[in-house]
Amino acid sequence: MTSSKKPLIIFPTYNEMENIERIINAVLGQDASIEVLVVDDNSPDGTGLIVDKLAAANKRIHILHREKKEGLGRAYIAGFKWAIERNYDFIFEMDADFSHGPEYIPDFLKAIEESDLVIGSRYISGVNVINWPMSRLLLSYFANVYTRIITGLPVRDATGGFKCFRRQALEAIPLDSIKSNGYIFQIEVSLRIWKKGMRLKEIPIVFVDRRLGASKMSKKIVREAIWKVWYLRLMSILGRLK
Ligand SMILES: Nc1nc2c(ncn2[C@@H]2O[C@H](COP(=O)(O)OP(=O)(O)O)[C@@H](O)[C@H]2O)c(=O)[nH]1
Ligand SMILES: [Mg+2]
Repeated sequence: MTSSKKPLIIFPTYNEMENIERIINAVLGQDASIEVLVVDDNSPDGTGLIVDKLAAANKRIHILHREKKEGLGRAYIAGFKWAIERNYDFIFEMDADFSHGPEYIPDFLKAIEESDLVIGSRYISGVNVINWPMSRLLLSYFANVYTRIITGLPVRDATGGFKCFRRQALEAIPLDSIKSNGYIFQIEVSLRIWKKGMRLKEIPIVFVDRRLGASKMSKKIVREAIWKVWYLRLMSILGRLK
């Protein structure tokens, strides 16, 4: 990519000591224009300290320290605001655990030229998930069918977290009123952008379960998603998502 557009990859982190340095380097290697922001919730394993050192040595690496673990949604909202203030053009959500392959970033950068939100999708053609237990795969797959039916959001993978936003798409939605976390956070942000009449595009990715570190997925995140899709539907009917 040779344009002067500024892409920023945001990694929310909580205890990603084994992954963080390698994933940052892999991402920066995709294109010379790319910068990285790590939003760390004071990880007890010292992820934030590792990134402090990397950031001191490389201007393309940034860190936002937050006091305590408040969930993925809160971390992303803080990261989005940071990115908007600094005028990044293309703002990515990406997991730090290698579930989202850095090699897809060029595909996102190409697709975002003609969209406002590009979503990396595990379910465009069949199921592209590696190493998840069947129970988790079924949960994810049917959660997506359920979400599509209830909210109308026209995407196959509404709960995935590998995304690229045009800055204007994030500027168009009220970030401060998004209180959700986890899966429902992913659904709510995409739904709000779609309701604005903006252009959504899904591109295929293969999702690989983490090999190092532990998942922070919890039953609470699943329960929140199940009842809150109805809440989003209600808000949508009342015209409150615009
Ligand atoms: N800052 C922050 N990052 C989080 C939090 N929960 C999860 N993450 C990060 O979000 C990404 C996805 O979380 P992960 O546990 O892998 O979820 P899973 O892939 O659904 O099992 C990883 O980079 C985590 O470190 C949180 O509360 N705060
Ligand atoms: Mg993960």
